[in-house]
Amino acid sequence: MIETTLPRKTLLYRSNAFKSKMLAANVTQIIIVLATQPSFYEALLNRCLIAAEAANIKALIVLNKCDLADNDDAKKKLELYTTLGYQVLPLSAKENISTLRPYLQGEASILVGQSGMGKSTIINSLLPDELVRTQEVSHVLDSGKHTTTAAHLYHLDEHSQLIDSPGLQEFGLHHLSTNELEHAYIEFRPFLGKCRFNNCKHLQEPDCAITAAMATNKIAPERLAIYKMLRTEISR
Ligand SMILES: Nc1nc2c(ncn2[C@@H]2O[C@H](COP(=O)(O)OP(=O)(O)OP(=O)(O)O)[C@@H](O)[C@H]2O)c(=O)[nH]1
Ligand SMILES: [Mg+2]
Ligand SMILES: [Zn+2]
Repeated sequence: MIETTLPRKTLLYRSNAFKSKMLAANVTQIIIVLATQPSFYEALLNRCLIAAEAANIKALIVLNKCDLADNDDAKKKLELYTTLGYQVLPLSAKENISTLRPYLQGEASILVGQSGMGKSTIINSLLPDELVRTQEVSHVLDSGKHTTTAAHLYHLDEHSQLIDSPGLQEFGLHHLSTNELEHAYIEFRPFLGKCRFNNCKHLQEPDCAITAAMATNKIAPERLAIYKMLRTEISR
């Protein structure tokens, strides 16, 4: 019997037009796990970052499987996020997990990302006794096989917890207001409120401070493109 529920400090969730899905409550950190193979979707990375900002949870980007050759493209794509101020950690969960450990200390973290990026492998490397199921990715489909089917919390030590979660295919952000969306773009913040129109949507209005910032390379075109897509999506 549930007698009381304590207030949540944070709540990470995703939603589409029909339903919302809670991912985790009271986490202090979201670890977005990407890999050199299968290829990762940059739009999904951005959606995770925006969800983290909107929920006031810090984000860490991990590029896993750096032991594989051909990781230059992935590393290059992630330079933008380093410039924005996000921590990007190259990793090989199979070969050496020690560089991740300091980031987990004292945090309640959740591993999120597409299937096959190596989230469960990270758990196994940190906690060898757990034997979490992992599975080869499909090279034909360039994707993982959705091996993990439910979220599971692991205790790393007295003060540190880590949640493994099922691979994400989509990350809807319907629950965000347009104001929350704008502010979730950390690089937009200095320019917000400086457009000609108070209710500027930063889509194609004249004298838009965000568009102007892109023209002077202060906002990356790929980030603004995803913003426009999300803005249209949440206003529907
Ligand atoms: N070469 C290499 N392979 C890795 C590494 N980490 C994970 N893998 C492999 O990637 C495949 C997928 O790993 P999983 O841990 O099952 O991936 P997941 O993110 O948990 O996938 P879902 O549970 O489906 O969301 C497995 O075959 C792992 O052995 C790594 O650092 N290097
Ligand atoms: Mg898994
Ligand atoms: Zn504007």
